[in-house]
Amino acid sequence: MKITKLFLATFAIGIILTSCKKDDEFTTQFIERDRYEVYVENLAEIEAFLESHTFNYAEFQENAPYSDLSTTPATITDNDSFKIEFEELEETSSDLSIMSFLDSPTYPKLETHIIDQDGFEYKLYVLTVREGRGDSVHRLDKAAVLYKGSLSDGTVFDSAVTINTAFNLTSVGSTAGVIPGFREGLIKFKTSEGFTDNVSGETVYHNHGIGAVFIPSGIGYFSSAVSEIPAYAPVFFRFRVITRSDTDYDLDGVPSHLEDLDGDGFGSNDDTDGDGLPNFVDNDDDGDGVLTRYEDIDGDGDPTNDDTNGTGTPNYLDPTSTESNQTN
Ligand SMILES: [Ca+2]
Ligand SMILES: [Ca+2]
Ligand SMILES: [Ca+2]
Ligand SMILES: [Ca+2]
Repeated sequence: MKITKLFLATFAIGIILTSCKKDDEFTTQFIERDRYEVYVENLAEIEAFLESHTFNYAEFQENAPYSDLSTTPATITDNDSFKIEFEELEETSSDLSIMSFLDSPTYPKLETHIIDQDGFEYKLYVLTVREGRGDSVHRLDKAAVLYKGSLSDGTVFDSAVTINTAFNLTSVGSTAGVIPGFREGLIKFKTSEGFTDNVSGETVYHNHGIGAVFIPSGIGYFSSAVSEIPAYAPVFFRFRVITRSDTDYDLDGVPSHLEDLDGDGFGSNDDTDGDGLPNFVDNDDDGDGVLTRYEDIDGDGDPTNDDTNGTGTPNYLDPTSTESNQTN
């Protein structure tokens, strides 16, 4: 198993890094390349790859897409162990290119999504082999994912083959998240529905999402050259989304994804008391001076089910309810 920090976004990149020699003899400057220019190049490289490569879709199509967990014992499909492998198309090959699955009415399906980042709109290609049947994944969640990261020349720079680590999908404060392109691809998929141990004692997950994402460097690592990833290179991830778990960044007892009150998938635009701190990082969501965790009146650890005045708005979001269960 190899899980490296590479997977995490690097944030310590200034626009201009200046270094001076001791005697100030001369100054060297590193200036980042133009984001739009890099994006145009990256998109061309990604689309050329999608046109010139195929993947092992025939293998997937030989078996049922999903396991049937309603039977006893469950009817397990080999596709629960399916891993995407890319292969360059030979001129004589009759295999379909990855690009030929663009907007396919059935799975596998290649789709594009527009991702807003740094004032640009990036096109993100997402290949869905299987959407998954477990839980939806929110941007504010942690997720355990099996993945392989590679470059357009096939170099594999990172992989996780067991799920010992769950990653924060969004950077919050000093907690690093994954690169935006990876996150935005991942949230299109659902987790596994469960697992069984096979005869050799291995854990097999069932009915998880299986896909790949093709990431322009502007929503990847951009100018940082990490390990085998050259600066400004687009990166590709093939993955299986196994589990999600809650985060609680402000430790108020409300899972972060439930602090996305309007349910639009973003936590940053939900700010009940208008104090500039979105609810998922605000430990007094309604700004009434009683911390959200003390507005859990029945003390069951869940502040969302306490509505003393019966208005339909729980106490922690209702500034007119100021009852507190704080004991010291
Ligand atoms: Ca929201
Ligand atoms: Ca909160
Ligand atoms: Ca409660
Ligand atoms: Ca309140």
